[in-house]
Amino acid sequence: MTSNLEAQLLALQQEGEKAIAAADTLERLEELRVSYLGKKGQLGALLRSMGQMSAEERPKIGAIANTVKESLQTSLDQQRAALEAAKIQAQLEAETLDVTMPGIFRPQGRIHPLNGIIDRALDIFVGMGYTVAQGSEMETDYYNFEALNTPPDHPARDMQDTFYLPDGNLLRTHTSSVQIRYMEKEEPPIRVVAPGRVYRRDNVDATHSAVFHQIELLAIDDGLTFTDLKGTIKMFLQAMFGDLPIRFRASYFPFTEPSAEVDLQWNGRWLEVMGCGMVDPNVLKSVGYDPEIYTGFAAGFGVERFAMVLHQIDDIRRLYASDLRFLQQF
Ligand code: 2U9
Repeated sequence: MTSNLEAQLLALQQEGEKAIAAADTLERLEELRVSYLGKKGQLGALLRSMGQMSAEERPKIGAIANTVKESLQTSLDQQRAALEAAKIQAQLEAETLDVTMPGIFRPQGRIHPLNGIIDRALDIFVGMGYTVAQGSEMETDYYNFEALNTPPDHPARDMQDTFYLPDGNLLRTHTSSVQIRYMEKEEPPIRVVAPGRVYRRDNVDATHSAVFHQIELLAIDDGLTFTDLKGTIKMFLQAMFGDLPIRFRASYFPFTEPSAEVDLQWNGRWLEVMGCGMVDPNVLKSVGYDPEIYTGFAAGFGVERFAMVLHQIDDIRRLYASDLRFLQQF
């Protein structure tokens, strides 16, 4: 009886340790613990049969049962520690960041040369206290021509011929219409700069485009003179191109009187870069300002022209072709 139970206990220990060593998950290990050492487990079942044992046998079997229990418990603890360590190791390996792996190439976007010029020019004017204003590319005849002292029979309309819509509206030939609308809403003093896309009926070649970009500035105040205009333009061109010689040449625009063209000495040659003048009294009258109180100056330039000079671009059409080989140079 005794030796039989003893043998059974030792067999249980052997079998249990083998099963525990083979357990490959923590869940399986817990199943084994319950099966061997749990309340209704195999060790308990064997010990319950100790009830029929004699008083001498009891302590001996009891001692063996304790060793079996401790031994199984130790095996369970060791296997649990091993499985937990393996689990953490697997997790670490799965989450490892291999910093020697090659990176992912993401193409870098950049500012278009035209927008680069617009950004720089607006920064300079904002620095001088100007407000940026924008408006619609589709305009009425009134805001594009009439309010700018250019009635229907005016010869300047030939040079600024544009695209007409079936309803009689047109695509603006300059951003001056933005400034007319701005003056209608605001009162002097006015300092406004209007960048935007404009249209001309033109034959496209290396230096002409039917669609291009302009920046125009306008200042209205009491007491503004041609000196203020010259100073403003000198400051602007200096900030844009550096400290180069400039000259003013008399010219004509319907909306300014007197008018001038501004040349810049660039690589030893005089280059025409801007138009400007004192705002014609008729333009002030058309927005309800009294020309006896207020005077003003205005100027305009083509953004493409500036980009071509500053970046040495030989053909205006390159600026619209969306050719990355060209654009990536900026
Ligand atoms: C108002 C009154 C007057 C804006 C001006 C120019 C002279 C000028 C051209 C330069 C090259 C256009 O881009 S370009 O083709 N512009 O020469 N623009 S004065 O005069 C104004 C503007 C608004 C109310």
